[in-house]
Amino acid sequence: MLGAVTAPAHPTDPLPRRIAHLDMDAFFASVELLRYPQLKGLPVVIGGGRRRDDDVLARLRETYPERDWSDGDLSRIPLDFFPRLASYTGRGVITTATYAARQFGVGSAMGLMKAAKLCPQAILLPVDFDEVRRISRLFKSTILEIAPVMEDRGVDEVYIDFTDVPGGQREGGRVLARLIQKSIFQATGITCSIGVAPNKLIAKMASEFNKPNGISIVWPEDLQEKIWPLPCRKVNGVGPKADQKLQGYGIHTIGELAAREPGWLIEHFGKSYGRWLHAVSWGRDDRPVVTESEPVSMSRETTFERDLHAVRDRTELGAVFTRLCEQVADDLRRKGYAGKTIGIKLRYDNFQSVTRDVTIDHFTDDAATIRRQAGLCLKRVDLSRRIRLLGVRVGKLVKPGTEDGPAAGYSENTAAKPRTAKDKSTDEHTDLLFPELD
Ligand code: TTP
Ligand code: MG
Ligand code: MG
Repeated sequence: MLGAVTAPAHPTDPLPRRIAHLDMDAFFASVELLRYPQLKGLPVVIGGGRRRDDDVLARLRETYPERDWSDGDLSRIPLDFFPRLASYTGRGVITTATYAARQFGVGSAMGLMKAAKLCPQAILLPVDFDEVRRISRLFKSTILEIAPVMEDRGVDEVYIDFTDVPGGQREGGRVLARLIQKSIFQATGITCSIGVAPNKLIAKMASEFNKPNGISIVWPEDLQEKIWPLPCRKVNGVGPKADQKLQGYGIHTIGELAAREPGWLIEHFGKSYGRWLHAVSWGRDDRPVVTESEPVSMSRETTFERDLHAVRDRTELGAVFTRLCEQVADDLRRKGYAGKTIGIKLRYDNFQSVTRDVTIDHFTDDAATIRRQAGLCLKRVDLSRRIRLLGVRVGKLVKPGTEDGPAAGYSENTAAKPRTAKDKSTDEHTDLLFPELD
């Protein structure tokens, strides 16, 4: 007999929501360990540029000319052949590090030179994006064979709705989580960590509780004990700036946030963000797990290191603005979309946000057109105040040349998307619970 099963009180009652967040452990580094199993358990950091094909083999042949090296021999490479952090010079940063390396205090975003002081013996490897993408697809398809309602949240993480999956309620989701973990390991050779909770917000935090190779189950009644002691930064959507401002008011933990009146939060953080802060501190989040669907829009946004002013920081702001437009255009082209609504989003230094958009008479994926139209939108907002975040969005998307998109000349009625369609944003920090700002 397995643990508490939360059977519905009445056969027709819906089952309690159980949402899982799954995140691969030390992902880019784990991918390298598949290629070089001899590095298992050793401190390995990823960073310092892209892999060049044949580079390793060429160096091997040069160093050990007496042996006949081929692709299949990578697991035979002696440890002393691998580059060490100690010999690194440059300005690169760590992309990720194995858990063995993290014990020395090194981790994502740390400068490689600084990391070299903490753990000079760590092995330094570049990232292999092709292999990362292959494994990413593989672990996601493994999940889909078991649980069909999965939301892709990037290269190494997903949300999964356990609620109605057979066995998804057993031990609060632990049984299904274990099965998924095991299946992913069998398919890829890499471990992952899973948090199962009443919603996405809590599940995302819970997947970190027992990393690596861990499972963590959170119930609604665990809010006070497991969530409230955490720093506000653990909430996906509270960035460094918001955190700093919260700290300024003496709010360090999610519990301290929950203790504030919603009115006070709205007064200090604006209506949208203030309300959202209150909701998340009480563990509330109704966002559904959205399965793959046609995006209704694509956007890019960035939060500035320091708040910028439209006139005084004109050059810097202009450059960022252009880059965002180019990135959105790239995203559109890469995914094969074009759109006709172009918009901007601004967040001021007081956290208030505004958006403006314009619909043009043709579909575009052209950076210059997007930049021009977005520039006109920018003229329609108050630019006397300092800006902390700037975003560019292209909406009303069609996929030219596909069955559900018009072949040529584009027609607007094909832009209608299913109700489950979501906005695709490539910026992690837009994974926010608060609705699109208007
Ligand atoms: P994460 O899931 O944040 O980190 P991780 O998988 O390496 O480690 P953890 O066990 O804590 O989950 O990110 C997934 C991959 O994304 C990571 O392996 C490398 C890449 N990445 C970047 O390219 N830049 C970054 O700033 C971070 C944080 C990750
Ligand atoms: Mg990860
Ligand atoms: Mg991740």
